[in-house]
Amino acid sequence: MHLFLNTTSPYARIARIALAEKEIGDLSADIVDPWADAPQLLEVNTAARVPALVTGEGRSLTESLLIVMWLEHERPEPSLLGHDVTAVLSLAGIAMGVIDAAVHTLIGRKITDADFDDAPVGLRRRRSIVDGLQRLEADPPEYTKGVPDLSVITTVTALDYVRFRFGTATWISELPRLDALAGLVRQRQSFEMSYPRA
Ligand SMILES: N[C@@H](CCC(=O)N[C@@H](CS)C(=O)NCC(=O)O)C(=O)O
Repeated sequence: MHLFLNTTSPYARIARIALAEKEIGDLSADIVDPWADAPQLLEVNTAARVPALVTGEGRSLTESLLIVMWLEHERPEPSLLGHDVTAVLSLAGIAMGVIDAAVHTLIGRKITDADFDDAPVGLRRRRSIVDGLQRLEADPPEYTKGVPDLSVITTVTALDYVRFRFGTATWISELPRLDALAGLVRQRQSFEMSYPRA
């Protein structure tokens, strides 16, 4: 299998963590800049986005959560859906909302020279980040040890990405329970090797 990724994308990170936690060994990877329209990325993803996974049969899979879905089908154990699948997917949906809003803010800055962050749409995206993180802080995914489920993977990915992109922005409130959750999984190889790096 072959994965196209970059080292900052939270979507690529979700796929990387899922592949690592499923212990998919036969995997090569290319780091690409999706904004540079690399022909090999366009070949496997017409949307020119990472992640894109080429299976052993040569099929390309795109969209982080579709890749996770496919992995669950191909390699059901260990499951990333946890014991309470509904709760896991509900929390993962909130985390994906944070990730989408954060990425969209970065894209908004590319689209306009004007101050995207303080424009009405930018403020909507910021509200999604703030409210989503607060909702997760109030009811964080459960984790003690072992393979993390999708709610943990997406929540920690969202938290790390927001801190990576927005640093100590004053609008990010204290998130002690999410920080504690991130501390529990950060030593896992899957999380450590995929931590966002510029
Ligand atoms: N919904 C997609 C989003 C993927 C995505 O937007 N990836 C970004 C990197 S964070 C990208 O490649 N952007 C390039 C572009 O939008 O042209 C997923 O879940 O995989």
